[in-house]
Amino acid sequence: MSGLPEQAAKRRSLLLAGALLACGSGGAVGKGGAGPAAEVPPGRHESFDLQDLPKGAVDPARFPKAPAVPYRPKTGGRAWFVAPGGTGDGDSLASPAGDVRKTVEQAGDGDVVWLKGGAYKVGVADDEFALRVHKSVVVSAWPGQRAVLEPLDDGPTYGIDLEGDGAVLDGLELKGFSQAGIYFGRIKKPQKGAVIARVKVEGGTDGIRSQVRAGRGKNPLVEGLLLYDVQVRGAAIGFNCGEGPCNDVRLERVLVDGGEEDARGEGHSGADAIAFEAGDNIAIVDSTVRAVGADGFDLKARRVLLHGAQVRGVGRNGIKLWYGGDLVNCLVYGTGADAAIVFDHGASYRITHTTVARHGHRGESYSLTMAYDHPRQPGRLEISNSIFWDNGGPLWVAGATELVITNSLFSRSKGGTEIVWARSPDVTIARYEDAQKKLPGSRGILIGSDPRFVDPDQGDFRLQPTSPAVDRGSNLEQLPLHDLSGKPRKIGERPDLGPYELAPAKEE
Ligand SMILES: [Ca+2]
Repeated sequence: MSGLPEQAAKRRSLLLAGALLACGSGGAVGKGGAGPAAEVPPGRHESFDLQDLPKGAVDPARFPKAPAVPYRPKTGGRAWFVAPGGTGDGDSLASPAGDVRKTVEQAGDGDVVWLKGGAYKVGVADDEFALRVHKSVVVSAWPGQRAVLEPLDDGPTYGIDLEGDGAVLDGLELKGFSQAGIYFGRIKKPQKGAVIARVKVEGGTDGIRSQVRAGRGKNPLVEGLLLYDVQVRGAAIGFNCGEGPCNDVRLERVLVDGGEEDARGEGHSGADAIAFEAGDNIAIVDSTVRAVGADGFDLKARRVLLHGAQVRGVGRNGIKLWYGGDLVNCLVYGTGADAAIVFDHGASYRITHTTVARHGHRGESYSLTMAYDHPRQPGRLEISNSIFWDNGGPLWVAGATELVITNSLFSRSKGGTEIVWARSPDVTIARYEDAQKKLPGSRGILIGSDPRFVDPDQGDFRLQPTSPAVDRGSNLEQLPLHDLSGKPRKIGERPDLGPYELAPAKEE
């Protein structure tokens, strides 16, 4: 194992040598026309490391695949080079252009536009968008560098209009755009296969959102979109498919940080962190929202998977699903409003290896509601290997819902009742004996035990070795491959409850 860093260094130096070689030969035949296409800037080309998703709610085959790195122009395409202050024609590494907008406009389908690290003022006076990416092009910072795009003085208030099929944005930072960072999707014909990777958006009203359709339309704006390692900070809206529908969207390692010091305070009218107004086949993986004034995840979409989603302090609901979906390895704490988790319509929902804690400290409210506004709609709610702890009230489940709970822990709900299943009469679970007697088909339920988190006051919901939740989970048919921190999902005899698996001290 100790040889790994050396090997990596060796690989890197070989890569560097190869890239320099390519640079040299590209320059030599540049006049011939075909040369520059082979040029790739030297440095570390970061690959995409997408999680394997558990089978179930979504169809992974329909999400865009991670593009191959290093980026190379497609057949017939070419590479362009831009650097801050560049005065060249952009044909080669040695002769970079200086104008990002002009270069992207010149680029054709299949081209790669490389931006050397540094800050760029982008835009023209008569366009609200700094940059329009309407073709199938890659716009990428040089490997290992960051390209910061800021609005040209008195120019655009929107950053990038991303409409190209298969277009890729990588390694960009958008700062100072007062309206929005990135608009994606296409109104006339769905945008397919766009990728936003390693991008940061700071400030503005909207971070990353879909095009706004005038009036209602039914055709999707998006069929295939991948966000990977993306951060939106200090914007009122994080990621929003406002009108939709947006189909086949995968968000992985996305962070939305609203920067609200106390997101649970009164008076926030803030918008949702990650929201879909309509869509189908949505996976949100290893993604976190925190310190926003409104909802964490609000997904009016069908076929939804939240895998490793974290909500750390939001003003309203933590996770709101409207038409079914799965929560796996999720952590939700410090939420406000009527419930931490809202499952709106009667449909099929599953919660696995999830912890919901410290919801609603300003008063009584539910830790979860299932079909509260549609109590007659039939549905199914399965909760397994999960923890509900120290919330402002019980789970409330509509009577028409089929409720199955396995190997989960409920404790410290305000008022003492942990679960209300609104049959006639109500089934209320407040003690261990209630769970045994009143929930036929359910098993392994712990009531009232202290889950012994490491440091919940500091947001650390890992388990202490003495926790009753350790090795208490059920060996489900489809366990996730990893826990929330990337460890194996099952260590020891059985998986643990909640999103984190405890590793023996010697393996830490
Ligand atoms: Ca275990």
